[in-house]
Amino acid sequence: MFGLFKKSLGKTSKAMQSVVSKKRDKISKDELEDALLESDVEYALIEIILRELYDEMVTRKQLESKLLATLAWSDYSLEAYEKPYVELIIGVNGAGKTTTISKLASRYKKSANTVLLAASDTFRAAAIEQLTRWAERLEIPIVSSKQGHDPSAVAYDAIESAKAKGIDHVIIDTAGRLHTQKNLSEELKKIVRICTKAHSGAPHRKVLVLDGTQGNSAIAQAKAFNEIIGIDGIIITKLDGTAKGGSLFSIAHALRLPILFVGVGEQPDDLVSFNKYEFVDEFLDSIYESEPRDLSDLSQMDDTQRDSLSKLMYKDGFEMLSKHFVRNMHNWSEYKYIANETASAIEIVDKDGSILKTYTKQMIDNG
Ligand SMILES: Nc1nc2c(ncn2[C@@H]2O[C@H](COP(=O)(O)OP(=O)(O)O)[C@@H](O)[C@H]2O)c(=O)[nH]1
Ligand SMILES: [Mg+2]
Repeated sequence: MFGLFKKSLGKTSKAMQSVVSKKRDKISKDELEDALLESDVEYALIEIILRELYDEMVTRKQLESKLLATLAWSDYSLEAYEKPYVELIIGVNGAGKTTTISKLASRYKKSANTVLLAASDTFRAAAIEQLTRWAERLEIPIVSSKQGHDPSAVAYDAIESAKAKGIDHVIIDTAGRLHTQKNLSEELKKIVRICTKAHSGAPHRKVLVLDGTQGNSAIAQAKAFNEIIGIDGIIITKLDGTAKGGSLFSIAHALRLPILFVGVGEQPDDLVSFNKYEFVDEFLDSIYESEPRDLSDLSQMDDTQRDSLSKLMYKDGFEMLSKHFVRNMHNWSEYKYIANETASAIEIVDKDGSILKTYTKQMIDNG
């Protein structure tokens, strides 16, 4: 459950470690430049980051704040909507759209929501079959048509059907390539129009799926899609197989869009909800020593202690997200939790360092 990005950053960490021989608490700008390049952060962004760091030797905290700033658009909040919540999934062929749709569907289903899929990639018969197999495997309904039929009509029927059945989520697959680029852009625009016609506010979220193994070279492609229909968020797939994890910073920065999820494998569960703090933390773990306060005994808790802490937090309205972060369940704000100076308690702190809650070791051990 914790170390969510370990699986996706493994290769990236190795690449960075190949230029920063030993984990330290301060790293020179030259070495940082190499490490960031190795992880596929775009050079223009590396220049910006380094220019803003005034000391020759850079601490973890200093780099952390710069990296977090590149993900400033990563806070995504759901606006009020009427059921069904309609998501349009777009991206080039092979990016991982269909696989990601099945992962999203599986996630919604697990949280007791109903889902319906729309096979609007009608350009290839294989695409319809692939989505149909996923629908069968996950036991969720699908609306599809024959190859070559109007993808907008499929989207329309899917939304109508979901409305009639009171289904919570509709996820629409789309083609990544048509005979011409112009066809593709016209088709996507038409799907958006028809969705809105079928259900006011739809599509609620237009999600761009990018192949993470492409790293930075996906930026131009992403900008093109954004110009066509306007993207609300990004999902980066295949991070499990690439050393280009640092490209997430440049992609988010270049597009000024939130990264919603990260794909870390081919199975329905291989989708990680993106948390910028956790991601930056694990990214920095590759080359920096961990922060001493986080190494204290209480944050090295065993499973029983962590379970107990998680329950105590839950009672106070905080949902434990990861080994460093909680979310206020009422207003969705995220806060860090750390061991206090003497490692005798865990504190939930806000951005200004004010302590919101304290859990002593005794409270945690007593459960
Ligand atoms: N390792 C890995 N493979 C993935 C991931 N997401 C998708 N794939 C694979 O990428 C290939 C293309 O995926 P697909 O969903 O068909 O892409 P689409 O053309 O955009 O619909 C398939 O072989 C998927 O199994 C991921 O997160 N990790
Ligand atoms: Mg597909």
